[in-house]
Amino acid sequence: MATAAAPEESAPSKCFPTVTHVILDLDGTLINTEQLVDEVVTSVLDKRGEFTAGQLHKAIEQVRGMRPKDGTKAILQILQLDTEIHSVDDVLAETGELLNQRWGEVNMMPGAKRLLDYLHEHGIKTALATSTPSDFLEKKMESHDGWIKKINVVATGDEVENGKPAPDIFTLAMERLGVSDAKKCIVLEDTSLGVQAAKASGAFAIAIPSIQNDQKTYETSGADSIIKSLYDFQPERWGLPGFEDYLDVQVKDTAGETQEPETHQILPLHPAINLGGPVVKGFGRGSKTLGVPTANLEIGPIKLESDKLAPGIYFGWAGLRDGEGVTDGKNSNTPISSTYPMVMSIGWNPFFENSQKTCEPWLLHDFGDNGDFYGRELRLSVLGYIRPEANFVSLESLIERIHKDASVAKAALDLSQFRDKRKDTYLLFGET
Ligand code: ADP
Ligand code: RBF
Ligand code: MG
Repeated sequence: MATAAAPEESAPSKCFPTVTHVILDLDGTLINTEQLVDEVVTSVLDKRGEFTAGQLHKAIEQVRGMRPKDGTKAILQILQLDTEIHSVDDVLAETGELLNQRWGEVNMMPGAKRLLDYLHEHGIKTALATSTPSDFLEKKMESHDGWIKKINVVATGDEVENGKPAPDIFTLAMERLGVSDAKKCIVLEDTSLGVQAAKASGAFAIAIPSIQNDQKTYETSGADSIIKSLYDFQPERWGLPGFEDYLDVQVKDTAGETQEPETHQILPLHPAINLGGPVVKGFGRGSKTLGVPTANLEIGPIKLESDKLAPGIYFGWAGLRDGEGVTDGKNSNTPISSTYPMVMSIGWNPFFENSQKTCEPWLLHDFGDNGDFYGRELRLSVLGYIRPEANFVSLESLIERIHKDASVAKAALDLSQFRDKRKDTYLLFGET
């Protein structure tokens, strides 16, 4: 039987060594602080000069991964602000105060909890190496239910002479882990400065880019591997035990080249993520270009929930509230809702280089003449992850892959643990 690989770690280097210890960055790798930091830093800088949103965004992105003080200093320099008037300490104090009021808004990154549980359960010695100074770290972690205590050692930005991209923080983390050979450590990092620091310390580095479509920068930083999200980390490639929560589903080859079923691995989500809202217009190319209609949801109102999902392809059930006048025939005032299997893409559609994130489910049902549901309420229960978003050499290969995703979704939804979730009251708009 042919076996399709689980979500793949992409090159640069395909030949991975054996490691024993894991070192984790915090911001942007384990917790989703980047957007909050952007918002706050932007508001503090905005009143200090005439900047475009683009200028500010670019400046903030250039300092990602640095310690707060180093980052602030660098930003003021990039923006050519007079530090006699706008001192680093003033700007830092103002951002710090605003951020300290809002750390409670920050969620964990998709897959972070799973990774930490895995490391803990397997007794894999783990360090946190963060640019955050220790007093800041305490406030940042207040609303997180103590998971940091499960990490063996912590190294903070205030404890080292030089911040990332210098190797100091990783060297300190290794010392505390009691590792003398840096080649026994794998670092997980979202910033290119962090990857540079990890490589300079002698460790191996996996990049999980926080910046969209910037593969080149991470390759230049020396990343040994670049993955799309923590869901795609494959520890067995690094000589560590594998994750045990994948489920196998059998799928017949849709291209018809072989009659043998393929095994695909899917990752159940705990908890399932519910997303809902009216169906809106997308790019108008789902049906036209791909022959795959996708009922787009507006991303703004579902931001908080959708950010709990890494960009990628997922399966689940969809509930569609029927339009006006469509009733269940028993009580003419009661609109009926139906549920359907669905496969969806959430992210930036690299093949089309979208600059906006989209959430697009394809309902695996032929609606025939009733297939226009713009404006109607759609609810999704997202149950599992299939694969990362990818780029394709041709439109045909993207289409073929989407059809394979649909087969994987149907097979997964047929598993007993997902089959019954179709009757979820959320999907039925509270009707049972
Ligand atoms: P858009 O770019 O506006 O999303 P698409 O070409 O992707 O347009 O088509 C999506 C629309 O097609 C949906 O909003 C819905 O009205 C309709 N549709 C018909 N059948 C389906 C289906 N099985 N799954 C999703 N949408 C469907
Ligand atoms: N777009 C990509 O660029 N890369 C993908 O890997 C990808 N996978 C998809 C998988 C599924 C199940 C669906 C429904 C869509 C996927 N798309 C992907 C999105 C596709 O580009 C998008 O639906 C169309 O561009 C319509 O907006
Ligand atoms: Mg669409």
